[in-house]
Amino acid sequence: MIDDVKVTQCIVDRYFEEFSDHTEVDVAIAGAGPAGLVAGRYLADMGHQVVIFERKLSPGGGMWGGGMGYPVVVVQESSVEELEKVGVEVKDTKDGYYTADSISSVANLLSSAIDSGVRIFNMVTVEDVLYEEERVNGVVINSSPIEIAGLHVDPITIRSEATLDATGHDADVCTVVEKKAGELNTEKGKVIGEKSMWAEVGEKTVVENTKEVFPGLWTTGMCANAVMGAPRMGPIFGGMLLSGKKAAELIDSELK
Ligand code: 48F
Repeated sequence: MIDDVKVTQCIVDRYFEEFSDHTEVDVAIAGAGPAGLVAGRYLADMGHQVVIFERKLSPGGGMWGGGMGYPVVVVQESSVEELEKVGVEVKDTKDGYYTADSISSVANLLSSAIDSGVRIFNMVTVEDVLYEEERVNGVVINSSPIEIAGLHVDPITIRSEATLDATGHDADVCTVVEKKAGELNTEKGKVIGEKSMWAEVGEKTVVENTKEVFPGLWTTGMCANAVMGAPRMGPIFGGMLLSGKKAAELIDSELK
């Protein structure tokens, strides 16, 4: 016999038990795109408690659709191992470019992050930060359906030792910090905004730009380039993976 109310109780009990375990964490990540997922996995493997809040129903960010909806992504030699180590089959075109199925890439990045202990809460939007003593000490979250409906409902707060903005082109967390908390560690003290497509430069700068941009707040992935005013790069993903790894290393050394 299946009791429908018991099914409800199972969901509610498990959800709130897990949510309750993640109200104070080592690292809170906004956005479950490739950069956030890689950063989360490395940090969890280093022994940190990591939570990712993802605005959409499906984590994975902009990687699902490859280029223009053709489900293939391109990576460079330097990042092939970041896909292979999580079980993605990578094909060598023999002229310096490597391809992977975009759906397999997202599926494996996701499952490896979860297997490492990262807890992903989907349909949750980071709308602000916890700002105390001139430092970002966590994220302020709301239900995405509430945000999308424009309902006037107050958000709730998660405390984190480190906060990582992995929201991609939006750079949502940095944007709110610049508006409400103070100057970012950029040339103009604010989010400069991404430049038009130039993969050769964008792929290099996305790793260079991965850094702590405000006390307690780091950037990774396309967000790092958007904040620093560097170019976008389209469906080549090596820089996203390497940026996620670098963010994890920077945060790990800070938390130590
Ligand atoms: O956009 P996204 O995939 O960022 P990424 O990891 O990778 C960028 C590439 O996909 C591509 C590119 C390079 O090839 O240019 O665009 O840097 O993933 C960002 C995730 O953050 C979520 C969003 O739904 C997406 O899944 N997100 C955005 N704003 C918020 C958010 C927010 N305020 N709160 C929570 N999640």
